[in-house]
Amino acid sequence: MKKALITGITGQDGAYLAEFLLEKGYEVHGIKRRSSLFNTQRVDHLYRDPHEEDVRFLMHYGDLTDATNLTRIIQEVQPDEVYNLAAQSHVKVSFESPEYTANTDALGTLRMLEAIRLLGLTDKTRIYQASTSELYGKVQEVPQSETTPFYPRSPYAVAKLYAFWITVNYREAYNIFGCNGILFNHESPIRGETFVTRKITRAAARIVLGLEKNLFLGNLGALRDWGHAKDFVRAQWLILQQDKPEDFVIATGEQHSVREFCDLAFREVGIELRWEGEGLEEKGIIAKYQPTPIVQSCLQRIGKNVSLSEGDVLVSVDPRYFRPTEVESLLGDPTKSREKLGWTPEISFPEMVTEMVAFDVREASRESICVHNGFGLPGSCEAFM
Ligand code: NDP
Ligand code: GDR
Repeated sequence: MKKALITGITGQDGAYLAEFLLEKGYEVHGIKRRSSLFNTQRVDHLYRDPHEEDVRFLMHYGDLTDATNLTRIIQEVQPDEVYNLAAQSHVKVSFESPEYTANTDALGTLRMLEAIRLLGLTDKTRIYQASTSELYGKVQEVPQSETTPFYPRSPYAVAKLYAFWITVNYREAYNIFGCNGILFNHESPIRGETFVTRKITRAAARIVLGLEKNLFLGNLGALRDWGHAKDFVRAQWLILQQDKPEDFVIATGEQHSVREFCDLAFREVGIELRWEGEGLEEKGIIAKYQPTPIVQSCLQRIGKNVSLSEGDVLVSVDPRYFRPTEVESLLGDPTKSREKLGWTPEISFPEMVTEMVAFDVREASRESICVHNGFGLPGSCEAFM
C-alpha cells in the first residue's frame, strides 16, 4: 500500500486530494496545524476512529515553520509521495503578512525538501510542490505555459517563486523526484470564503435568503482561468506518477472576469444583473428577479418573504479589496498536461458555478432557519478580506 503525506490537508485541495488518494487505495497522512478550535471540517467525513482496524487516514500536528517537527513526521511516515499544499495562500493577506508568508510558503518548502534529503529518502519519496499561476503576475505572454517567464506581483507570489526554484534545484542537485504543478485558480463549494468566487456565490445565496444586503468587491475586471479543485487534484497525482520529474501548467484554457462570475452566480438564484457606472462607481443592479425553484423552496421552508426589486443595488466596489499590485489577467496553456499527463478538466465553468451556488443556498437556508427561530449566528470578521 502506497503512503502519501499531505501538508495543508485541512485546506480545499488537501481535502479533495485526501479523498482521491483514499479511493486509490493509499494510506493518507495529513499535517494539520494546532488551532484553538476544530478546523478539520473539510476532512471530517474521512475521519475514522484510530482504534478501529485498517484505518488509512491519519493526522499529525505540524507546521511548515517548524523544521524538526516536519523531519520527525516524515521519518515516522516514510511516505512514497509528499504533496506540499500548505501555504498562507491568500494574495491580499500576503501584503499584510509578507514575512510570515515567506516563512511558510518559501522556507516551508525548503524544510520539506531538506527533510527528505537529510533522511536519505531521495530515492524513495517523490514530492509535489503547489506552485501557482501567480508566478506569471504581470504577464509576459498569452496564454501562459511552462516556458513563459515569471514576474511575481505579491509577497505571496515572490515566496512561491522561491519554492518553485528550490524544488527545481533539489531535483537537479540531489536527484529528488520533485515536481511543480503550476496551477491556475481552482474553486469548489469548499473554497475558502474570502477568495472571490466563494465570496460571490455565498453572497448571492445570502442576499436572496435575506441574510445580507450587499456584496462589496474590488477589481471587477480581473480575468482568471478558473477550474474545479476536484479536477485539479487529479492532475497533482498524475504529475507524481510520471517516469521522470517535470513541471506542468494545469489550467482550463478558458478565461472569465470577476464581473462575469457575478453574473452567472446571481443568475443561479434568479437575479439578472445589469452593470452601471465605472471604476469606484460601478454597480451591479437588479435588472430582473424571479426566484429559482430551489430558492423558492428554501424561502417556503424558512417561512419568510425577502423583498428584492428591480433597481436594487446588490454589488458595489470597495477599494479596501484592491491590491497594491494587481494581477489583471491570467490564462493558462494546458497543452503539455493534456499531451503528457492525459489530463483534461471534466467539470465546466458553468457547472462549477451551479454547484457552488447550490451549496451556498443550502448553507444559507440552514443559517436562515436558525436566525429566524431566535438562534442568531454571529457575523464573521473574515468577511472583511
Ligand atoms: P487553502 O488556503 O484552502 O489551504 C491551505 C492549507 O495550508 C490549510 O490546510 C492551512 O491550514 C495550511 N497552512 C497554512 N499555513 C500553514 C503552516 N504554517 N503550516 C502548516 N499548514 C499551514 O489553499 P488551497 O487548498 O486552495 O491551495 C493549496 C495550495 O495550492 C496552496 O499552497 C496554494 O498556495 C496553492 N495554490 C492554490 C490555487 C487555488 O486556486 N486554490 C492555485 C495555485 C496554487 P489551516 O486550515 O489551519 O489554515
Ligand atoms: P487570487 O484569488 O488572488 O487569484 O489567488 P482571489 O479569488 O483572491 O482573487 C481573484 C481576483 O479577484 C479580484 N477580486 C477580489 N478578490 C478577493 N479575494 N476579494 C474581493 O472582494 C475581490 N474583488 C475582486 C482579485 O483582485 C483578483 O484579481 C488564488 C489563491 O488561491 C492563490 O493561492 C493561488 O495561487 C491563485 O489563486 C492561483
